[in-house]
Amino acid sequence: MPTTDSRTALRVCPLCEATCGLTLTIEGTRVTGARGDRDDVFSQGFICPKGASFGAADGDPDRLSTPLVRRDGELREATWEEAFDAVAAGLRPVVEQHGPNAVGVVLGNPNVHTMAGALYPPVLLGALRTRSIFTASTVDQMPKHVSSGLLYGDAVAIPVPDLDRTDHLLLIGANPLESNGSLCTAPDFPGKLKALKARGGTLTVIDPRRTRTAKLADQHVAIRPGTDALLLAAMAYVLFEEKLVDLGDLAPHVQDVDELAEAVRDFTPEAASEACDVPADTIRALARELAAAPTAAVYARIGSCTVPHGTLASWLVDVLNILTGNLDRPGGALFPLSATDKTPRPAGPGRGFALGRWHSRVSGHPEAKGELPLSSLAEEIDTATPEGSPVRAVIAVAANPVLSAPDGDRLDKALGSLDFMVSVDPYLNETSRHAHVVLPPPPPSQAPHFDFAFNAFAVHNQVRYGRAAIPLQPGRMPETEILARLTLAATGMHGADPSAVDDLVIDQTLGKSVTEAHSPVHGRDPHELAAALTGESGPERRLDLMLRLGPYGDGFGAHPDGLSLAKLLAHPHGIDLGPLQPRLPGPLKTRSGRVELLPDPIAGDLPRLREALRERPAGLVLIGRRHLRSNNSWLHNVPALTGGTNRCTLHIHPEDAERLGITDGAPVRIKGAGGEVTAPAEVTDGVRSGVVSLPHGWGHDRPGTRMSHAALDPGVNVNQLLDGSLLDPLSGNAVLNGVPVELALTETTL
Ligand SMILES: Nc1nc2c(c(=O)[nH]1)N[C@H]1C(S)=C(S)[C@@H](COP(=O)(O)OP(=O)(O)OC[C@H]3O[C@@H](n4cnc5c(=O)[nH]c(N)nc54)[C@H](O)[C@@H]3O)O[C@H]1N2
Ligand SMILES: Nc1nc2c(c(=O)[nH]1)N[C@H]1C(S)=C(S)[C@@H](COP(=O)(O)OP(=O)(O)OC[C@H]3O[C@@H](n4cnc5c(=O)[nH]c(N)nc54)[C@H](O)[C@@H]3O)O[C@H]1N2
Ligand code: SF4
Ligand SMILES: [Mo]
Repeated sequence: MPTTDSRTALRVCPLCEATCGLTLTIEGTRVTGARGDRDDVFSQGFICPKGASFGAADGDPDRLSTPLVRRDGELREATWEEAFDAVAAGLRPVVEQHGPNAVGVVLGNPNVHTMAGALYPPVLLGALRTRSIFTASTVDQMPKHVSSGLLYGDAVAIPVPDLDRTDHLLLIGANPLESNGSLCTAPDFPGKLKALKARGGTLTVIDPRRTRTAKLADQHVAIRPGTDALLLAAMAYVLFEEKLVDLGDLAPHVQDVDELAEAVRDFTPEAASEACDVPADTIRALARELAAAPTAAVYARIGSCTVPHGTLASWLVDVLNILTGNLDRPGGALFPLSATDKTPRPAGPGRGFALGRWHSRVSGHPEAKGELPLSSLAEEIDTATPEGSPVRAVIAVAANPVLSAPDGDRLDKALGSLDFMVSVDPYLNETSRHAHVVLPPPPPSQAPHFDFAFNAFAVHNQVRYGRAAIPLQPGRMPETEILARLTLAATGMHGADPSAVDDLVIDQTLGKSVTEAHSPVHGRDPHELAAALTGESGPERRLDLMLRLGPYGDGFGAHPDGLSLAKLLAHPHGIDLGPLQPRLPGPLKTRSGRVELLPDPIAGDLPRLREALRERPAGLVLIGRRHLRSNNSWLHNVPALTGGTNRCTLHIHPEDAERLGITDGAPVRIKGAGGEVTAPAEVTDGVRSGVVSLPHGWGHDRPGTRMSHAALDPGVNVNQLLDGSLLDPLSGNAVLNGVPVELALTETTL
């Protein structure tokens, strides 16, 4: 029960991509409750069990409260000054002796959930000039960035399904009833799917598991893992064969339609059927339904990205939206316009998107979007080559690759061999235990929040900002300041005032904007504009700058009713910016100025997909899954979010279990190319035969960590079954689904 001295405060939930507005109950400096904010312009009161446990996650006693510095081999509590001294002393000699590429920067998923993660890593990377950049994107959505880069010339121009208005949703390799959606920010995704059905629309789900989302669907296609690109190519084939292609208003903006028809000629439904284990008639019907629906959207996530043909599958998703005229129209898939997007420039040819501008040192993987595959981090540390230096120091921000990337054991050893490592992380976990310095951010209740990343993928344009719900507690440092100071320490400016980082960005941005003809501040004095910025901190001033220069901004007076920080602060539940609008050709930055439907790298990868028409797995293949009360590797320490069905078990179909003599609950040894793990079997027909499923983010049994609740039921690290060699070649994305495994009962080999 809230006591009399309790108060409430608003906070957008940072625990998944749905970005629900929460009303927190606060007693003293503790969050004691969380409910959905009914007045939130976007989420309108929706909340899930994770959001409801915000207080428990925020107040977890295992969160680190002071920096840790390694002395005599042991991590000990230290002051912030000592910690940054140690960072500068650890990083600078590596840069000076071995060059910037000897410093690896590893950025994990929570960076897209924090203001600090949006505002400072770009500055750090720009100043450090290392090419050793590894992020969670290459165990996640990099194929989508590459396909958008190639199609539209902009790796972050990712169309999202218009959930509120579509008549037909083809949902592939995603389970939003558990994940709450991804690259499609939609509070109450489940409710939106139910509303789609209630208004007479249809939902088709393609997933090897009969997920909660699949159960809601009108049709569920239990495809064989890793074969979505084949199925989608066959759908494109059907659209051409049956003359169902109709680009509608898109036609003037799209090139290479005939070349595409030629390129998919071998992918007949009959040819794809056996590899996908989906009847040819079903594939034809899927294509016809898509073409027949008044409006439709194809949407695909993890299950289509983290596979050998991830980029082709991601590309084909957009190809189908384009061929049916559903790209960039209401009810189809549209490009959101976020409040902090750059001011749209006039349409016309752009610089295009290049892949493989450089390659990784050891295996020669091409860069994608400036990144190297996270799967190659271990070898970049532990393998010497005649040219170039191995990675000798690592800066890890909000990353736990020991659990989230392939072959955690090898990475674990590699991280342990570094000259220096710094982790910005609230926990001492499987990865940060190797750091020489750990810099803990404050809990989210003590941090301001703005969704720089997710507003750009939201199904409705809107904007919200909240200052910290609880004042920063003594001894804490805002994560924005931690990253600003880290940037200074890493780049030879240790000790400078961290606000210098913000001032630099503001000066550079304004200096450029005033020279741009399409900018609302063209020709004005940058100093005068900088002086007009408001905000109580550097990051707030930067937010004000981005809002005012953005597509809805006040343009520093050019549009007096437009957005600014002050205006946003006056609307604590957010500002509705309206439904998604058609925007083409605006977002296109290709060299042709058009949608390039069959880019060369894609055409060059199609022969590999043709080969896949003949591939059949010899044995069982492994896929992943998510649980509503989980979030990757770091929420297993919150008691309210663990237990029940949220367990690290191996889902196996009854037929496979019977054939192998596996009974429910029996410990099963699972062997993959990278190693083996043992997990209890959970016999269920929720997964199709020939496929087994283990969730990721588990394996909390390593020494030297401080996640006491997670360690009680540690589970196993599914990524230990991978050796890191399986990648989607165009994007460098790890193959995490459809991986061959062998099973054995713990005593006998089957
Ligand atoms: N087999 C398999 N593997 C997968 C996946 C899969 O589906 N199957 N999914 C992949 C996907 S989609 C992703 S995104 C990656 C995620 O991979 P990672 O980003 O490496 O892992 P996370 O578990 O999200 O946690 C990252 C770290 O951030 C810390 N953290 C939490 N909040 C904050 C904060 O506010 N600030 C800072 N500085 N740190 C914070 C946590 O303590 C944790 O150490 O995993 C991938 N791995
Ligand atoms: N509760 C919870 N929510 C989360 C997260 C979490 O860990 N827990 N993580 C967050 C993150 S970082 C991300 S990226 C998103 C991911 O969001 P989603 O993509 O919705 O994630 P999953 O729930 O893993 O759904 C992937 C689905 O793909 C299926 N699948 C596996 N292989 C294949 C295949 O080859 N083909 C097809 N068609 N399907 C396949 C799996 O069975 C699974 O149901 O979720 C976010 N939200
Ligand atoms: S759906 Fe996501 S954003 Fe919304 S309350 Fe749950 S975890 Fe938080
Ligand atoms: Mo992710």
